[in-house]
Amino acid sequence: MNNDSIFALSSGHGKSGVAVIRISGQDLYDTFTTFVSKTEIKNRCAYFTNLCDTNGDLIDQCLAIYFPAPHSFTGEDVIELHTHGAPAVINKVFEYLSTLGMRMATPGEFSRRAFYNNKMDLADVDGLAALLDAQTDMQRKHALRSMMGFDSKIYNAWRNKMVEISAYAAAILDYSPDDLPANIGDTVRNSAEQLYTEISQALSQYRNARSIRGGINIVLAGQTNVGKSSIFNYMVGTNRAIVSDIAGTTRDVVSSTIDIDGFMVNLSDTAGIRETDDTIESIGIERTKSEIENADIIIHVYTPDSISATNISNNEIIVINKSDTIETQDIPNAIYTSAKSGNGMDTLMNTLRQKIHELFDGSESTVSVNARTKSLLESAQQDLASAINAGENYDIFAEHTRRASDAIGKILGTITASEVMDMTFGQLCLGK
Ligand SMILES: Nc1nc2c(ncn2[C@@H]2O[C@H](COP(=O)(O)OP(=O)(O)O)[C@@H](O)[C@H]2O)c(=O)[nH]1
Ligand SMILES: [Mg+2]
Repeated sequence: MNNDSIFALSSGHGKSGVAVIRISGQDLYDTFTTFVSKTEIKNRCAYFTNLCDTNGDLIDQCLAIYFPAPHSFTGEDVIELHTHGAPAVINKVFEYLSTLGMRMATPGEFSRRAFYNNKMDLADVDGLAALLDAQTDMQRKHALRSMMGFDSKIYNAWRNKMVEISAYAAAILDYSPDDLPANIGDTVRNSAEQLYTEISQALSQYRNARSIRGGINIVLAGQTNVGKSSIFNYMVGTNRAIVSDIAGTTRDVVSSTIDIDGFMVNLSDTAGIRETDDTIESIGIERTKSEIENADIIIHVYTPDSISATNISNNEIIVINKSDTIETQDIPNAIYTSAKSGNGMDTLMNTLRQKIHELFDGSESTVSVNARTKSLLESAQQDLASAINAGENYDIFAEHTRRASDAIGKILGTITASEVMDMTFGQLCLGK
């Protein structure tokens, strides 16, 4: 790993009041004293200074803070410059830092250094990446938990247990039972089963974790002309989808992102499903079908005269729209709405809210599984299954539990393959 001095803009791009430029490297004390024109400085204190280039020309008035190693984000010496946010200022500072022999950081390089200096493990880095992407409150909460080491704690506990039972299994082969704890065979097998259950639980939450990270997919489905597009527009709060009494108006899937109780929701309006000779509408109907397959929740829209007896599945909400055209609302478990008058729309929103909580609450009780960690958890799960199946074959048990512990080690980055590292840090932007 290089340990030359690197710099990057850590705040957002574009015009802003203040820009934060971060520098990381070794022995930045002297550099800092030139920035603030002082011989003696206090750590982690903000200095107001006239930052000048090598010719003594003023670049900007800014704040400068020195974080000596190892108490910094990267674990190296870090300097933060809080300058005015103008692109011209930022460019000038970059130019100046380059003349001092520093270079622009590559994306994720700060976090990479933090990782090598044991400031973060890969599960924490995943959390940081998710936090930087967070748009809703629930995404923020989940990501923050991972970033602050909640996931790592669980992974470390699993890994330690696996190493321990692998070692005991190996010991059963080498030592006489008198030298080992009583019933050690049963103890290690029970532990393997317990680990298997916990990992399976985490994996079963993968879909939920993905939905929280990428948005919960909710689809409006039903026959043509029942009012799907009208309801969609009502929920989204704009006239995104075209509403008309001509059947087959909506031919493509129209989607919009909304925030419901901090959950990010991708709401999709679809083409009504019907027999049609229209090629484009047929494509739309095919897309509708795949959209429904991928949906976390389906809002099935009917009209009073088109409702037929249905079995409601757990992820489905039945809506009878155009309730303004009838007198009695007598179908239980259905929500009567009128996209025209707005009647019942709040009931629909509340039901949706409840459904989201019902399906997604509690997914924060286990580790947050992403695409990278999923395959490693699956291989740990398989090895644990093989260990459990090994019965009294303790050499096989020891080998598989050791492999399972390696898989978890890869999640944390304790055991690394370079592609894993590149993938993890590559998801971060410049300046992190
Ligand atoms: N009376 C009445 N008409 C509605 C209601 N919702 C939609 N419509 C009308 O029904 C027709 C079809 O609506 P649209 O939203 O395009 O249905 P979609 O084909 O399911 O997307 C339009 O003429 C709408 O104005 C409603 O609640 N009451
Ligand atoms: Mg429509």
